[in-house]
Amino acid sequence: MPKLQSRRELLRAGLGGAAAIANTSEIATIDAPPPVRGVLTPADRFIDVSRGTPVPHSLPGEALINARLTPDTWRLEVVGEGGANVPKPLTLQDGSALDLSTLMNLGKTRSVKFLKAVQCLNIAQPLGQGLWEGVPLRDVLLLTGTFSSVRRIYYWGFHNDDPKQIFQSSLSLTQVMETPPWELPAFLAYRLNGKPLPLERGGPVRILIPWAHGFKSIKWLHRIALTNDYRANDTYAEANNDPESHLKTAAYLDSVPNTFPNNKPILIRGTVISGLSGLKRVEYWLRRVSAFDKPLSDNDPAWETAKWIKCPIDASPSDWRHTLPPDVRSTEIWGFDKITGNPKEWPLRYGMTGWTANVGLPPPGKYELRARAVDLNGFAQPEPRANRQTGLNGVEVRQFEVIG
Ligand SMILES: Nc1nc2c(c(=O)[nH]1)N[C@H]1C(S)=C(S)[C@@H](COP(=O)(O)O)O[C@H]1N2
Ligand SMILES: [Mo]
Repeated sequence: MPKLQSRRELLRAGLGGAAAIANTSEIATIDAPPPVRGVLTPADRFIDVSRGTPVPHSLPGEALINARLTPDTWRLEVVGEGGANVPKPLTLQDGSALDLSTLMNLGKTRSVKFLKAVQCLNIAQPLGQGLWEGVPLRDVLLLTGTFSSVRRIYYWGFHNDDPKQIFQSSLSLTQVMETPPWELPAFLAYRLNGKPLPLERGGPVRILIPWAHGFKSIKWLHRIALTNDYRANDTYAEANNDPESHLKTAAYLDSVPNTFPNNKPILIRGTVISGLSGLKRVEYWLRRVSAFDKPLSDNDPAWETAKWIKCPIDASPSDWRHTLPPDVRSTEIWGFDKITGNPKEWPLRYGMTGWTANVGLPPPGKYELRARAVDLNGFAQPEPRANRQTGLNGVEVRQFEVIG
C-alpha cells in the first residue's frame, strides 16, 4: 500500500506535531501518489497515515487479541465523564461493553451505506474512496439510557501506552443526534467495499464522519465518552488545525512526465472532491513560460490574464451492478435515487471522481498547467478560504516541456 515516507510528507500528514507550513494558496509539489482511479479504491490501496509505533495493524497475533482488535475480542466502551449523567454506561469492567455482533444486529434495522472519499486535512491528494457501511453513532449513544448534562462526544481508538500516540476526536451532541435531512449521520463503520472493515483501515470498527476530514474518523474505535465539557479535544486541533473544518471542494492533479512529444494530443488527468459547498466544474489553465519559475505568488498579475478551460469529468458508472459488491444495490446507498438507482449528483457529495484536461497539440515549448475546482456558490480555488487551518485548498501546478 502507498505509504507517506519523506519528513515533509509526514509533517503534512500532521504526524510531525505542529508543522510550520506556509499559508500559500499554490501547491507546487506532489504530496502523495494519485489515488487508484475508479469508484471504489481497494481497501489495501488507500494511502495510509496512521500514527503509532508500532501501527496497530502490524501487531502480531497475541498482541492483537490483547488490543481487542479481532472481530471476537473487539469491545466498545460508552461511558459518561466530565460531569455527564449517563444512567447505563457500557463498560469492560461489568461486561456490558458493546461487542461486534450486537453492533451488527443494530445494523439490520439502522444500517447506513454511502460512498465517501477519505481526505486528510493536510495532504493534497485524497487517500481513497470506499463504500462504507455501519450504524449511526446516535443509535449507539441511545443504548446508554436517558442521559443528561451532555454537550460533547469524545472518542478514542486503540493506541499503545505512550500518551504521545493517543489520537482522539470529538463532536457536539447536536452533530451526533440531529442529522439534517440532506446530510449523512456520524456513524460506526464495520464494512468497507462489501467486506468486513480490515485492520489496516481501522477495523473491526472505526468512526466515520461523512462531512469531515480524516482526523475525525478514528480507527480501531475503543471508547466513547459523553461529556459535559464544551471544548473540542481533537488531536488535530492541538496541531493548529480547525477541528470543525469540512471537506473542501478541490481539484488535484496527477503527476505528469517532464516532456511530451508534439505529435500526440496531450491529456492530463486529475481527481476532484465535492466538498461541503458542492462542485460546479473543474477547469485548467495552460500557461506558456520561458523558464520554469517558482510558484506564482498570490498577487502575481498573471492570475488576472489566466484563461480557464472547462474539463470533462469522468461520468458515473452506467451500470452500478458492475461497480458495487454483489449484495449491494445502488438504491440502498445514500445520495442515490431510490427508483432509478442513479446518483442524484456526480461526483457525490464527499465523494471524488476523475477529470481530464484535453490540452491538444500545443507548439513546442515550456508550459505550466494549473487546475482548480469551482463550487456551487461560484467560488474558484483557493477561495472561499485559502486558510491552511481548515484544509489544503491550493491550486496545484505541473510543469512540462513539449518537444518538437
Ligand atoms: N486511531 C487512529 N485513527 C485515525 C488516525 C490515527 O493515527 N489513529 N489518523 C487519522 C487521520 S489524520 C486520517 S487522515 C485518517 C486516514 O484514514 P485511512 O488510513 O483509512 O486512509 O485516519 C484518521 N484516524
Ligand atoms: Mo489526516
